[in-house]
Amino acid sequence: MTLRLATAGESHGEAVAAVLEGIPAGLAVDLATVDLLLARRQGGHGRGARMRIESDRVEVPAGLRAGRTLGSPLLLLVRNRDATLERLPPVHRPRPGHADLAGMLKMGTRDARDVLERASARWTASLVAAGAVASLLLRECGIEVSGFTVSVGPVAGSAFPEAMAALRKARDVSAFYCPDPSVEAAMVAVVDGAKASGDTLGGVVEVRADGVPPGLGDFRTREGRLDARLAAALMGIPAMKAVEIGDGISAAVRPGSGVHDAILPGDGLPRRSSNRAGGIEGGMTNGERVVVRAFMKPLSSLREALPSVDALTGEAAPAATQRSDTCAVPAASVVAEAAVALEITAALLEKTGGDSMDEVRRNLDAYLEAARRVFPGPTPSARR
Ligand code: EPS
Repeated sequence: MTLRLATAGESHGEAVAAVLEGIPAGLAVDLATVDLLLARRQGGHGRGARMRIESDRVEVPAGLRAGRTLGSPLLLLVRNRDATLERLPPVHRPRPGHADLAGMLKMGTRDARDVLERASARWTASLVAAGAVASLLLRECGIEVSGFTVSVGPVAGSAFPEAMAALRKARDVSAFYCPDPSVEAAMVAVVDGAKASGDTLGGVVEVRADGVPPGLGDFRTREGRLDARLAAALMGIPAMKAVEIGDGISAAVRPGSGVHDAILPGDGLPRRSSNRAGGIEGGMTNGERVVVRAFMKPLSSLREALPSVDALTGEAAPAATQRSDTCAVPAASVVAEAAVALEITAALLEKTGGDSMDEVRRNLDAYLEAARRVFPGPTPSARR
């Protein structure tokens, strides 16, 4: 079965929800683990007043029995506490950078409320719930996915631990989910400064995945390329404006000899000298760590409103001001982790097939066993 995700929900409606199809039967889903990720998505320095109202918890009215997946579609529901949609006023002055203006024209309405409620990033709670299920599946297959903050506005971390466990440990004690403690104070200063002046800040998030088997994705079709799918998944998160795989951006200005990762004899599978490709070559995983980055623009609800036009009068007027966050980059790192986990899960299940987790693991083991035999092991003399 193909992994498919549909989401629904308005920012101030009753709930946001996801229907996740294609998760095999027999996966243990601990709801407390899902809730932990939902809480992390709500957190991070720079969040606004809405997150003090909400306390996201997942409900799973369909697809589970005794804490395990049935292999049928999962319904993941997160209720909104601020469910005020029917009482909220219309919005006539579109915010530059938000979906307001293009959405008003597209939908033929002078009330941007009809657009912004769905365009709001609130629905990413349901994406994170679905991603949490995907991460549980990946963990059972030895794959670990971690998202974190690289930079906020002009302040960038760089000294990130190499090992996944150490990276997570450093990330989880950071107010920005940035595993480089040396930049935390500077990040606090820029975000608090932006808040004081009614402004907002964007930044960069990174997602790493370890233990990903080679050969996920496909070189044969455009749609099958995993890099294309990861880029689409990350660009599908509100406010994302660019995606980089491995050293993608700097690779464009270096010669091939300084970009491509040499292939060396290994014990069974060949080894690589470096991982500038970010674990993806020819649209497929190559067995190295997958590394992707997403670039987030500053949020478009500014307290010091930018110039706009009133849809009722056609006159110049400051854009509508809405309660908002100053910086949601830490939250975006949690959402990006979920998006990548879902995409890798989809590609893994395409490779393995399987209606139950037992079948997935059996097929994965058989595939890896065969892949290890593609290259003959080094001869004793080559070992020396
Ligand atoms: C958002 C505006 C804010 C954010 C919201 C995204 O909500 P509100 O308008 O209710 O203050 O808090 O993010 C979430 C609700 C969330 O759960 O992440 C926007 O305009 O996109």
